[in-house]
Formats: sequence, C-alpha cells, structure tokens
Amino acid sequence: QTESDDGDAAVATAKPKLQPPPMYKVILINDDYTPMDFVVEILEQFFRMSRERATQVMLRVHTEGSAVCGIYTRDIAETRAEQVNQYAREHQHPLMCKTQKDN
Ligand code: TYC
Repeated sequence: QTESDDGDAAVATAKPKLQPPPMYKVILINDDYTPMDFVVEILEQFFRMSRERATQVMLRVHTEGSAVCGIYTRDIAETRAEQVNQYAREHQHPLMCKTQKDN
C-alpha cells in the first residue's frame, strides 16, 4: 500500500488538499473624460463582451462609479487590468482599471 492511499474510510473524511485559487475582480472606475465608445471598445476587446453587454457595463460604471468587468485568478486579473490601463494611456485617456480580491 502506497503512502497516498489511506484507504476508503480515511479518504471519505479527509480534507481535500487542493483548494480553489483565490479569485480577483477586475473593476473599471468612472471618470469624466474617457469617451463612452472607447470604454465599450475596451470591454469588447479585453473582456470578450458583446456590444450589448459592453454597453450595459459601461453605463453601469458611468452611473454607479464603478463595475466589475470579470473575475479571474490573480495573475490573469492583474494582467488584464494592466493591459487596459496601458491601452488607455496609449490613447491619452485617464481610464482606470483595478483589481480587488473577491472574498
Ligand atoms: N463618464 C464617461 C463619460 O461621460 C464615460 C466613462 C464610462 C468613463 C466608464 C470611464 O470607466 C468609465 N464620457
């Protein structure tokens, strides 16, 4: 019998060793200057949203101040937010994207 095989009785009550990874929300923040069309384009390009969904989320950010664009593992969330911020800077827009741990 191998070390990893604890037998049926032990396995049934054993705590699983693999925990799901912590997840992070990617959040878009409103500002007064970034054009609405540009925000919709970002949501389509970087978050693979339909035009309809992207418009809904953009309007939510515009009216509520922020909205979640997606929830990912930490590396993916941070990369996605960084890509959005860099793309916005390249186009001289102040758009801000951030990540926040999804508790
Ligand atoms: N408030 C911006 C405007 O009126 C639009 C906007 C939406 C900006 C969402 C940023 O994350 C944002 N042009």
